[in-house]
Amino acid sequence: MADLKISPDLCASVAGLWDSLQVNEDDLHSDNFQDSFRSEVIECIGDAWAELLRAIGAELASAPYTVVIRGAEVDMADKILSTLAACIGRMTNPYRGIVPGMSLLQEIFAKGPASPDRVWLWHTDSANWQRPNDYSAFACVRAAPVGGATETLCLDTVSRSARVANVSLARLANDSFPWPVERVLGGGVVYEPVISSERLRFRRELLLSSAESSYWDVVSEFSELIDGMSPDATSLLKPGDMLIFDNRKVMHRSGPVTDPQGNRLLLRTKINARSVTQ
Ligand SMILES: O=C(O)CCC(=O)C(=O)O
Ligand SMILES: [Fe+2]
Repeated sequence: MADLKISPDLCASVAGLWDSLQVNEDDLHSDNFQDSFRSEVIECIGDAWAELLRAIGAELASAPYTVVIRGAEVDMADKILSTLAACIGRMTNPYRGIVPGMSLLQEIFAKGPASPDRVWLWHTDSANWQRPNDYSAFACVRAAPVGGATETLCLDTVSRSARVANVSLARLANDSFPWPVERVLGGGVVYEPVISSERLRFRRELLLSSAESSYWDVVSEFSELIDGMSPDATSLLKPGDMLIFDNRKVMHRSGPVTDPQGNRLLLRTKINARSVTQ
């Protein structure tokens, strides 16, 4: 996995186009707008942008399904991240119109061990949505003084390691697990395996809080296996750097961090893939 670079000129062109089109949050919530914005960006910005998108696509298509893009000006990071996201797929926000203040770009502050979101443990994003997002993308606004990388771990690596440790993943692929859907997103339960041909879906606290205790042993065994594993990629971002990973193929976690003042701040957007015909 090689880090990619975005040049100051390319950043300035993208941010300039964004400003001239007066792109705003409301517009971006429309898939049609995102599609026409994408066409406009590809047409107006030209080869350097197309080349960056091709390189990102290539990194995301093979293990560890993770790419870091360095070199954006931190003041432009929100525009560059949103533009990249709209070109890779479609930014998605199922909370729109339901939860005030939930926007396409979320501010992710460092979360401590007291947080119910156990983001320092391996997980996939949005396991409590009807259908989780396909990619997650981050831009760093402020780094922690020490540590604060985001780590990713591929399902392929977990499967290999499970064989070595003699742990069977069969139930994770064959059983349907009860995924509680967030109440504001409609509530109820979606039954789906942890490992399917479409995606890996894993958030231990959702399954361990389920009343259906027959799943607890397999979830605990899987958690123990992955907790003993090292990341496939450790991405330490500096301000302006961006990270994108395939949420269907990797788990991720917030790595060790020393940040007593809570300085670290990431912007995150969630993206769904376009269908292959688009
Ligand atoms: O802080 C990070 O590095 C990742 C955060 C995360 O995974 C989350 O908020 O879901
Ligand atoms: Fe996450």
